Amino acid sequence: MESTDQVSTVHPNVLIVGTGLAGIGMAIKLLEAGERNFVVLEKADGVGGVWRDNTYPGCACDIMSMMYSYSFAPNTGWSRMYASQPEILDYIRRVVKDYEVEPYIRFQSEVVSYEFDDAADRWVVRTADGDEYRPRAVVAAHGALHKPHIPEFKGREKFTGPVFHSARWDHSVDLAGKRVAVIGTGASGIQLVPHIADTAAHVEVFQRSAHWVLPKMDRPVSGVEQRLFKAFPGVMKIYRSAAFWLHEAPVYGYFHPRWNFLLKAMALHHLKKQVPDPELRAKLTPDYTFGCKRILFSGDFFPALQRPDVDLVTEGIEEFTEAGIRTSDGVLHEADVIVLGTGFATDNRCATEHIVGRDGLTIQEAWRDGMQAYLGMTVAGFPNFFMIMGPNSGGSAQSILFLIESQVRYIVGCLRMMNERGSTRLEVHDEVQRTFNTWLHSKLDRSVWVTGGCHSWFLDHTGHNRQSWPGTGTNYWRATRRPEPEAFHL
Ligand code: N01
Repeated sequence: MESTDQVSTVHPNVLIVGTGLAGIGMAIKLLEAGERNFVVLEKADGVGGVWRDNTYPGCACDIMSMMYSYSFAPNTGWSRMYASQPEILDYIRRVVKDYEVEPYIRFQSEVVSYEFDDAADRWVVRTADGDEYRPRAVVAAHGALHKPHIPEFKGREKFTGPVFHSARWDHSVDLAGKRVAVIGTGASGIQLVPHIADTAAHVEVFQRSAHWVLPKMDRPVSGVEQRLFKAFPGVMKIYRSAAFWLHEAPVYGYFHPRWNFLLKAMALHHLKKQVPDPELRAKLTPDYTFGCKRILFSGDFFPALQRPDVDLVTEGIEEFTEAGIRTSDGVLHEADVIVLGTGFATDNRCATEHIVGRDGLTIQEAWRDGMQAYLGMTVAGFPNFFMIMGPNSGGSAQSILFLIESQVRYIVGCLRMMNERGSTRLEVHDEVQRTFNTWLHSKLDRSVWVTGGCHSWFLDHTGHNRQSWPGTGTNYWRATRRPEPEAFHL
């Protein structure tokens, strides 16, 4: 560390916020680039990000495990084709140890404000504990899905039993013998329902809209495969590349009717095969275009709904009462516990934070017309401030690890460019950002996410998609291969 002058002000070259896969990946690549003067701040007391926070029963990845490791730290030991949350968390912890990142992390350090010091070309970053950091550059790697969305249900306070969100699972509540109401059938809801159905006395699943579900080709990775991966790294690479192309494929469905038709046919076939009852099937058939919401992968959700101790409720939620949930048809669904699988507040990636850039510009002012950035990483008016998984750089079907690595490489390139030119300030040209976003939204506005007749967390209140990259992972990798000096004030 460069200096610790008075009080507790620290002057690192780079300050990373968050120790999820993005923050850890960034730290490793800084170390590889020879940078030692950096700090990683983490609000919690452990690494892992969403994989630390989401501990609901059945929590697993719906991206193939072969694609769910850093390319530079392959995991030959995945036990399944789709890894479970504990296994992914173990992997992250192991990588932190192997790459000796821990000494750079300060746990229980929640950032409360970022302000750019125009005179010094440094950020002033303060934490809830009153610590102050003055880094040259900030990398905000705190992800998009970490603040639970808790809907304002009428009568919420009347319900006397436990209510908790899927990402804040209350493990002190024993579900054995209980009547459990689960609200939400997104990626989290459909993973947890089959698991709690095994324990609870009765589960009622409240579905507001049906989701398109494709089969999840999960199976254990055999001992022979694991031994092959260890002995011949090339075999692991073949698996990884197959998984990569499988994840690229659905992206074409967002733009090409022919692909869309094929994938939709697969989803309908999956539903028909798993749900023989036409009445239940009708309730589970989405009324919007395939791909409009994030496509889900599951082999056990539809079977779980057909258990005698599980019911699907499709009437809208009217209110919570002392005894449970009343729906719009007047029926009271009695429950002992309510689980909210209601997703995350996604408009707030950085938008609700105290971030003040050059000339006193706040992020809220900069994003008055909606979140936008250049390549999802930098915003005009906010020099030396980088985001990982910022606006329009996620949400595709590709593994987030692939996109994160593309961004980390790009950010390291920007920092290197600054060093090489002896520059203390790097800021994207306003015009470059505007042209990029015009191009981006001209594509997105024609995509299924916007035209598909649904409202998903990809869209903001203006109806624009502020989350997704409008192409494949390969397209993004190409676009971010190296930073172009002409895009920036340097
Ligand atoms: O959240 P969601 P999630 N009344 O927003 C319903 C990632 N993830 O936590 O569809 C009634 O998808 C809402 O209904 P509707 C992944 O990126 C990844 O499941 O809006 N219902 C919906 O059914 C994913 O996309 C993995 O009509 C209400 C559900 O709640 C993202 O996290 C695993 C409601 C919310 O679904 C979010 O997934 C898990 C209300 N007021 C999650 N408000 C992997 O495996 C909301 N709903 C990598």
